[in-house]
Amino acid sequence: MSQNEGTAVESLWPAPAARLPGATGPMLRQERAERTRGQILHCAARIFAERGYQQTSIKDVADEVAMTKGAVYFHFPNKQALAIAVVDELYSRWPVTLEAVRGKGLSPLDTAIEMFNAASVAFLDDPIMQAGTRLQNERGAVDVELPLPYVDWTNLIATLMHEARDQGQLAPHMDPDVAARVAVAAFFGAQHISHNLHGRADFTERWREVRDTLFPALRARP
Ligand code: LUB
Repeated sequence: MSQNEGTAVESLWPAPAARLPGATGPMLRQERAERTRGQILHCAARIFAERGYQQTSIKDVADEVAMTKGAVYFHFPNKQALAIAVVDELYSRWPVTLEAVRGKGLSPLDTAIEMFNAASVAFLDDPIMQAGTRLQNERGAVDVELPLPYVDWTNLIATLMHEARDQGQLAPHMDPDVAARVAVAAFFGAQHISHNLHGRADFTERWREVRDTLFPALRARP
């Protein structure tokens, strides 16, 4: 059986903040504003993912979220701000996901696998992930500086690889930083190829192949 087959990763993805019961007036107003901002962001992500940065306008986003352009501008001054917010939103989720995965008490290497599993699900069903990926792929054509791609992920996986080495879980000849770079490159490369060839329809299978080829080579023999 392959590693971590059938574990539920969807539930590890952070849900939008739950509405606080018994909140007072001003709190409700702020919550409402945050919810509206989130709706705009979500709809913008869908449009960015479908059409790309250059082919997206604030008007498209307003139409998608069924609001006026003015309502969108109230939360985001321009398209650049929307693009940055989508990417920031994506990157802000990984530490939350890591905390949830760590809660399962798995070994470091299996925690890394679970992080990639969670990301693989997000590529298929999360507009923020799909849009963030498209925007970063197009970053040369985006007229604002986006946060650097892949760096947070590589650091996150490297931390787990260092833990794996310290616990004797990593093959002795393996450099944890190299292992992290190779794992992220293989995962993201498989995603990129699957996206361009098959609209990600075969990505779950391609990721399984990467996982079951790469991780046994990283593991110390028992
Ligand atoms: C992660 C994306 C999509 C990498 O870190 C990043 O920049 C990412 C967009 O560039 O997912 C997941 C290995």
